[in-house]
Amino acid sequence: MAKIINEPAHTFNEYLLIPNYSDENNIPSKVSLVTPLTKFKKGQMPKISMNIPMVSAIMQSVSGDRLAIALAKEGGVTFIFGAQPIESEAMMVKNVKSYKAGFVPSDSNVKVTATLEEVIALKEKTNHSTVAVTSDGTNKGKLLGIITSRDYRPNKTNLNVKVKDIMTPLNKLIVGKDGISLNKANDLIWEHKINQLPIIGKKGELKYFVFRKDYDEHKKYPNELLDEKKRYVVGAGINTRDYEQRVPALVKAGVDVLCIDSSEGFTEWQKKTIHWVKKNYPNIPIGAGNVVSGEGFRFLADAGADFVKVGIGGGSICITRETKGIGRGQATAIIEVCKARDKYYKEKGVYVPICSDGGIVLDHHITLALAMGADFVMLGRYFARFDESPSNKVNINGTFYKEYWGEGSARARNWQRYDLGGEQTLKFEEGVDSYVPYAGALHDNVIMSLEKVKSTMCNCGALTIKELQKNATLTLVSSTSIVEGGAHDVIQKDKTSFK
Ligand code: MZP
Repeated sequence: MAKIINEPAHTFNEYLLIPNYSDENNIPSKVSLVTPLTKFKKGQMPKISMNIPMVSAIMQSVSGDRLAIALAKEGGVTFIFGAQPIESEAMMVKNVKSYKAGFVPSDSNVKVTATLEEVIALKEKTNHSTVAVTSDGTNKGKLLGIITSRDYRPNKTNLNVKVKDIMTPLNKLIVGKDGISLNKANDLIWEHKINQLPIIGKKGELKYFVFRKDYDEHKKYPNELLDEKKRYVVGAGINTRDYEQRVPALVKAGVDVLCIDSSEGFTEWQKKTIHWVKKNYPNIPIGAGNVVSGEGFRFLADAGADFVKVGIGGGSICITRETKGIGRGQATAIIEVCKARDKYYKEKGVYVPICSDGGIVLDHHITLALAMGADFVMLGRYFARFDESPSNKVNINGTFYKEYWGEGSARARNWQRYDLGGEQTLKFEEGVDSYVPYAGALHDNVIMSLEKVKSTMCNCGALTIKELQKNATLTLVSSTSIVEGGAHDVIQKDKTSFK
């Protein structure tokens, strides 16, 4: 007879934290959110730690290079989506690793033959005020000039006029040579009272811009996550089919950490993939998953996984539970897997970090996941809402949304994530295509979410994630007390709520 677990599997909304005693030291400014990303032996340090317990989901609509840079600035790690050609994934990794704070590759470029109308349309699309004019209209072409709003009068200059007739040409520009330090570049900007300094290479090709407005930017990011060469840390998703080709390209591009992207990780394919990476690239950590049971965890830990991802069917865009009838309430899954992780640590002296993946809706779900034993959380819907995610921003009836689609949707066509051998195709959908409310810049949102996490940790008497995991008291709540937890029995004036 099948094994039947009669206890229901619970999710985050069914739990609350009961405050512990807080002494005068328990203030949010003293909380550290540093957390291990990769496994370590008792008494040793992990190869990679993060400064905040957040990583971004391995999804086409979430984790591109722009989000990776923005999240590394905050102290977390992005896993670049793997459902794309090897070359383009490697290029994204390379873009993150070669990103130099303060040196910005130009996103708005035209040829001299473009019209003012085209320039204005481009500026509206990219929101940038400086457009580079290059020999081939790309950000790597020879720099011929720039166009800013100082070069034309809106509503006065003829829209059909050509760029070459209104741009500020190269011979009238102050430029920096590639290799210039950020300090020197800023000196030139101040000396010449300019707003932007193009940086050009030996053959006159455009490399970057340095902008006056970015002068103080680095002070905004005290938690940025850097490797030993002061480059941003970045991860990448891989699958269990083409890893022999994909992993070498990602490693060459400079990837710091890999993660197998799969809806179900308790499989022979994951074990083979981990073994291959460990044999060929012993210095590159690799995470695996997803599992929802202690047995699944132990299988992946024994196979050599550097962290294990937990969660099946809880993602906001996921319909796996409806389609296939597999999964487990996310809170119960985390609690059960963390028990197995702690047992493993006691037995083997190896601590394997746990990532809670999917189903985080409210900010306090992050704190709950950590209190239940997770070391960090993976978020899809959360990051998809920001400027830096790769998906389209659309206006529907006056409100802005961003597109967000599951990797198991027909739109994503990521059959490798659901691969069970056999035909290389997605036979049925396990995810949906959707919109999420647009929420602005990643920085502002992450800061606010983590303020809430720190505040709750202080209520629980914890200044570190380890202390929270050790000392937190969690209680299951009844369905009526969930109603009591929101505003109730009043007529709210403004339904806009801050979550
Ligand atoms: P969420 O943060 O949007 O709730 O969930 C994101 C997670 O959902 C991803 O990290 C991944 O594990 C999972 N996911 C991605 N696509 C699908 C799908 O199409 C999915 N079913 O379940």
